[in-house]
Amino acid sequence: MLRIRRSASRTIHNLDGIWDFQLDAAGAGLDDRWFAAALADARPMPVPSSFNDVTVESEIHDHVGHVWYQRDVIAPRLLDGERLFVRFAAATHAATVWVGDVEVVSHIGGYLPFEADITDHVTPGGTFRLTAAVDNRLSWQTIPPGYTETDEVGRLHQRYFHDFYNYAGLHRSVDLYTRPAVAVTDVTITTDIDGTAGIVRYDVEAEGASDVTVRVLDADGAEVAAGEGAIGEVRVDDAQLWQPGRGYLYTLEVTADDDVYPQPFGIRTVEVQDSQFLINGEPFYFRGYGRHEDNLVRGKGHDDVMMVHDFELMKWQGANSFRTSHYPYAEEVMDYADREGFVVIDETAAVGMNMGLSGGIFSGEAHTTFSPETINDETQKVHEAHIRELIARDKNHPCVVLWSIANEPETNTDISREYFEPLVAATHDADPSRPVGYVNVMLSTPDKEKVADLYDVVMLNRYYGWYWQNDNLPLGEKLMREEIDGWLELAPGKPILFTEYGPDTLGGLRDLHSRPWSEDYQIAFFDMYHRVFDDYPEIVGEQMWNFADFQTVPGIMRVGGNKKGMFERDRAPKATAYHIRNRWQAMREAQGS
Ligand code: GCB
Repeated sequence: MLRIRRSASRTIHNLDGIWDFQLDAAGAGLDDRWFAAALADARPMPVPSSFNDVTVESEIHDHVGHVWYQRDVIAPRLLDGERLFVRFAAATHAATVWVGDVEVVSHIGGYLPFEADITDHVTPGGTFRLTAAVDNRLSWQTIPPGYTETDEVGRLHQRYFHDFYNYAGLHRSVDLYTRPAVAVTDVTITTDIDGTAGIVRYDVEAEGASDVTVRVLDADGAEVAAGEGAIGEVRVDDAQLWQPGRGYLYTLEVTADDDVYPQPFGIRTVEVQDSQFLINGEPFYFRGYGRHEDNLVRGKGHDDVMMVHDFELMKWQGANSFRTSHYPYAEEVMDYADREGFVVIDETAAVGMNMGLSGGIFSGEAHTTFSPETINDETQKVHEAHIRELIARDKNHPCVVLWSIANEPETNTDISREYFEPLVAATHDADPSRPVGYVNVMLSTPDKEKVADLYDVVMLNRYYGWYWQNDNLPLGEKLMREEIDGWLELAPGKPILFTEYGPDTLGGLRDLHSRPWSEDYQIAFFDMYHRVFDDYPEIVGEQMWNFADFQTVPGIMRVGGNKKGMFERDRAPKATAYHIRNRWQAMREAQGS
């Protein structure tokens, strides 16, 4: 889905702010048609934000089921034939939207946008009631999966298999936008490099348009190439490449009859070759983190202030990349990564698909990962649709160099291969231009792994020295080296990226003996991993876990959240932040980006 953008033919009316909000504790809102009138017992709720931490009530914080958002909106006057859309950049995890009494759109999947043409349901210049019922429940057929259960004292619980807290609500902006009836509805841009020139291929969808033209504008707005027709190729001489650390952006200005749509893009190539990850033909080494959209009070609500601050911290450290662990991030984040020259591994919301990690006395009931009653064919269809929606949203971002279609799924069984094989094919089908990977869990070491050959890269989350060999880094190092040797044998020629590694660390806790949980142990832990990485040319990336501490599901595994951050949750640096900065800034000097 295209990002909304202003142009000569398009206007945007942002609807962020304080909305009316009501909990649907009895689950009666749909039957009682709450959308048909003002919410009876509404209270204020900011959009965008997770609703969970904004109020002081546990009933709201812990709610499982529907919550309702509502506000009055003035419909703009429209020029002849113009269409009016409402667009939700995300509603976690599912939503139905009404304009007045009319249902206009439903969407499942908490981290991707959806929209509806509402022209025929509003009076230009008039006021209408906009209502959204948002459902935070996860099931075996959602991505990510989960299930609900009622305990013996009648409390409803949402169970899920990932550690980050199930924040929910309207996490990103809500907008109205206008555009002509005949309009650009999709643009796909791929690029290549030929000597000093950039080759730009484009494919425009604009149903009913009699005339489609494109202009390539440089960063100063000067035209550097032009083309005609909905599908074509243009050449940009003396092209400025999009490079890590230097996010040079061009704009493809598409005109389809009366509609003008500006699509930013970068000229760059991505390839995997001989155990190396090449950007513009040059080996690239990933320095950075797995992250979360997670902040005090707002939860997963997008916030430009926190976004820019996080990028400032990442740059200060010398990072050049991150993974959108474990779901698609806000469109603002992807735009910002483009312009700041950050390299992004773009991940789906397929996290917690590994029952080998749940169960046992500490983690609750045991389940089978793939079965007709749990993750099944229907889930696979939902997963594929989610991959295709993500690619449709993010395909034109030069920052995205690799799709990660799942985090730590079960991959040590034959049935897991049956589940993933078609999904890898679907990813290549939706985007033939980028490599595809998945993030491997420590339970699927090379001797057990069943799917590695399907993918272009090896991405490893490893916790030697933390969940395994805790407080024994020398043994962890020995076993990790043995495992890496196993990967080199199993997946020759594939670059290896470490996409997670790190110990929980309580900010401020120092320990002369570098014991677990101390800042000293975190430093010793990273030193061990980095010593190993530096010995293997096939290892092309270090993305530690996590950029910052983050909120988690309550339970005995965590004290006040996951503490593996290099920064605390309020972004105060731990001692490691300075230590890693020294390493990364030196690497940046040596590698030039
Ligand atoms: C993992 C998961 C990540 C967790 C992390 C941890 O392997 O991918 O979501 O937060 O471990 O800290 O346990």
